[in-house]
Amino acid sequence: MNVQKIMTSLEAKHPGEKEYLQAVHEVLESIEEVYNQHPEFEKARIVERIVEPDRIFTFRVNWVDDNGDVQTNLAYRVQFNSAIGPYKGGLRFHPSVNLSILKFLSFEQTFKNALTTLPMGGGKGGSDFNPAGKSDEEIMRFCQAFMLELWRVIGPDTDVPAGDIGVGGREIGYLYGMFKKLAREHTGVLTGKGITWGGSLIRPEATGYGGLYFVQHMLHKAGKNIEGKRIAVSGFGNVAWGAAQKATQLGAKIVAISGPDGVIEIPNGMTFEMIDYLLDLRASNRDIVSPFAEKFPESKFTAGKKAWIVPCDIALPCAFQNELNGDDAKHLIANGTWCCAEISNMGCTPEAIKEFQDAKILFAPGKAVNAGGVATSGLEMTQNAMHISWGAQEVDDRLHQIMENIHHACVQYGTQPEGYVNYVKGANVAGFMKVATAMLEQGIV
Ligand code: 2IT
Repeated sequence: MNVQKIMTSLEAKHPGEKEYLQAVHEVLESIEEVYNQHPEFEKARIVERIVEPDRIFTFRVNWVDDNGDVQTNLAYRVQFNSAIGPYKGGLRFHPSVNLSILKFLSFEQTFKNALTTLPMGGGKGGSDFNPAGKSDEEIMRFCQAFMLELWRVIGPDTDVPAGDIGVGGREIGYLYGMFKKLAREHTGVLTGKGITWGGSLIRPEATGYGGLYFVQHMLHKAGKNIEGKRIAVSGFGNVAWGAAQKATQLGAKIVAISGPDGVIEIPNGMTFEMIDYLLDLRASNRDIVSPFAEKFPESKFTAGKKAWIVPCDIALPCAFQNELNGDDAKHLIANGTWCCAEISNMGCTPEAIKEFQDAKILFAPGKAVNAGGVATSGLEMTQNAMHISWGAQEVDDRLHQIMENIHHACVQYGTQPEGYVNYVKGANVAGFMKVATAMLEQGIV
C-alpha cells in the first residue's frame, strides 16, 4: 500500500472534503505496516474499497416554521460499510453538517463498531438543520419531514440510526413516531428510544460512562488512579453529562466544562446538582453555557475561551471534531496534563495528537474511548430483537466488559517496542483487521 498515492487519488475524487480525508489518512497511516503483511488484502484491493461508502442518500427536507414560513434543509444518510452487520450510527442535526463531516463520521463508525465486538456495520446521517432556538413544535415538524424521506432506506436489519449532536431522546421520539406510522411496525429501527417503548436503560449515560471506564483501564495500565484527579471536559451535552457523572462517582473532580460561548471553571469540582443542571441547560435549546455561572456563583465564566485553558490532569474532549488543536495540546502539556481521551469523534487535530504522542502522555482516540455509546445501542438492538429489557446493572456490566475488551485490543495492537501504548494505532489496526477480514471472506461485492 502506498498511503500517499491513495490519498492523492482520494483528494482528486473528493476535493475539499477535509474531515473525511483527515479521518482516512489517520487510519491508513496506522494500518500500513500490518496491511503490507497481508498480500491477500492488497490483492482484493481492500483499502481502495474500505475508504469509500457503500452508498449515500441525499435529500431535501421541507417544513413550516412557527411563523408559517417554508424552510428547506439538506439531509443525508451515509451507509458506509455493512461487512459485519447492518449499518449503524447516529444522526447529527447541526448547521455545520455536510457530506465531508458525515463521511468522516461514518468511516470512523465502521471501525468503532467493529471494536465493540457486536455485529454492527458503519453509517451516519443528519442535516444542516439548527435545533438551537427552535420550538418543540418546530423540532417535531422537522423530525417528521426528515423521516418521511429516510424511512424507506432504514430497518432493524438494514440500517439503525440513533442520536448524535442535536439529536437526543426528544428527537428520537418524534422520528420514531413517524417511522412507526409509515412502516406500520414497532421494531428496533432506531436506538436511544424512550425506556417505556423499547429503549435501553443506561443508553443516555453510556457514551460518557464507557469513556470513563476506558480511561480507568488506561490509568490502571499506567499504574495510576483516577481518584482526586482534575478533569477538564469540553461540551455540556449528553456526552459531557455522562462523563462528568461517572468521573465524579469515581472520585475525580470536573474543573471545567465549555460551550460555544466560552468556558466555565469550577475550582472545587462539579457537584451532582451541577451535573444534573447540565440537562436543564441543554433542554433550554440555546446552546450556551454562561447561565451555569449565574446559577452557581462558585463557578466562573470566561467568554470566548476553551476548556483547555484550565489546568487539569486529564483532558476529555466531549463536543466536536477538531476541538483541540496543536496549540491547545501544547498549552495542556505545559500545564501538567498527562492524559487525554477523546470522547467526541476525532476531537483532536493530527497536530494535537502528535504533541501528545511525542510527549509520551496517555492519549486515546474517540473510536475506542466513545464506543460505549454505540455498544449500548447494540445492546438495545439485542433487547428489541429478543423482546425483553434488561436491568440497569446488567447493561452497565456488559458496557464495562466491552470497554475493557476494547482497551485490551488497543494494547494488543498498539504497544510499541519500548512499551508506550499507541492507542490510535491499536484501535485502528484492531478495527481494520476485523472489517477487512469480513470483506475478504465475502468476496468482491
Ligand atoms: O458517534 C456515535 O457513536 C454515536 N453518535 C452513537 C451511535 C449509535 O448508533 O448509538
